[in-house]
Amino acid sequence: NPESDILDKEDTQVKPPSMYKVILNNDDYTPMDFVIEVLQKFFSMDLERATQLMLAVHYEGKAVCGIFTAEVAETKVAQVMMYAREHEHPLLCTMEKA
Ligand code: TYC
Repeated sequence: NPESDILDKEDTQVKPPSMYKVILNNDDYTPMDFVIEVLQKFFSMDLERATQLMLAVHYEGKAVCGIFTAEVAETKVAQVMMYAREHEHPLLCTMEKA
């Protein structure tokens, strides 16, 4: 019945999307300034926040850059990995279920 297709919620339970943490990983070679630039460019951070997060990665090994839906998280990871590769830095960006 087309009316119930539109109006009934009985068979249309709407669930929130799974969320994913986008994680930046430390390495010994990527310049600090490049990591700060990445965080400003792809995660819309200001200089102070980007610097703090870069240092958290540097001293703690990794840090969460943000939490996004799967599609957005995949795009962020791909953008960061492509940008790092273009600049020949070994920077590693990963994602995991939040
Ligand atoms: N450890 C790097 C250095 O000393 C800096 C760095 C920070 C690299 C964060 C990667 O995700 C990273 N130049």
